[in-house]
Amino acid sequence: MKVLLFGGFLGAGKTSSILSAAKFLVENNPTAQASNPETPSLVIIENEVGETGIDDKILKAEGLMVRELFSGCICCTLTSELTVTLNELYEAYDPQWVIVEATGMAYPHRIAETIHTYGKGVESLKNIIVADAERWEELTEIVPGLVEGQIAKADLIFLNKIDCMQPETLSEIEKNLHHLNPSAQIYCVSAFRGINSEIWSEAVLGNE
Ligand SMILES: Nc1nc2c(ncn2[C@@H]2O[C@H](COP(=O)(O)OP(=O)(O)O)[C@@H](O)[C@H]2O)c(=O)[nH]1
Ligand SMILES: [Mg+2]
Repeated sequence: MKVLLFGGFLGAGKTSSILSAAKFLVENNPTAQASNPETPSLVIIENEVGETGIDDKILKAEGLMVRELFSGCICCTLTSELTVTLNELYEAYDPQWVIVEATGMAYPHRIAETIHTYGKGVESLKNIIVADAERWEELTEIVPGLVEGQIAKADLIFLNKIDCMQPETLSEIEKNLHHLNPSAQIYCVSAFRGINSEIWSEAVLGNE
């Protein structure tokens, strides 16, 4: 199982990005479902009720399953529940991909540490932080510790909502992100308009 862990503040575009990632992974995985349509090749675990819903019905036919863990925050009390869920999924289906949407308040790198320590069958894990370009300035004033802390430990950063930004403002934010995390690859995206398959291919299939 390969795990993609999406974090970032509420409204940043995690669910919108996840839907795009799911579509890419399902379309680029023709063999997995063919043998057994009952076995999902991709499972999405949701830990946040947001504006954008994951429409299970649309993607189910294509080998996707959605699990919801809404009873708490997976960064603290529910990290163990997430690990249990991952281990159950591994034993029941061993899906090729698991996508986890963390709540906006979580520090996903802490969740990643728990999964690394206690998760079974996890071949790889990428911590993808979605940054809200439109609210970057505001959020770094209101909750600097949280949004900057999430960015600092990301493996990949999606600077989202570029469709409603001026290029100069975007490059300022990008510099800021790079300063906070010099090693993470930064992708400037619009989940609203669609994230292209070249980006997904490099971001999630790269370095394998
Ligand atoms: N303009 C714009 N809006 C976006 C973009 N991505 C997401 N949104 C909107 O932002 C809101 C929150 O998106 P959602 O994916 O639910 O964010 P989440 O809370 O991080 O899961 C929704 O109204 C989306 O339609 C984008 O690239 N551009
Ligand atoms: Mg969401």
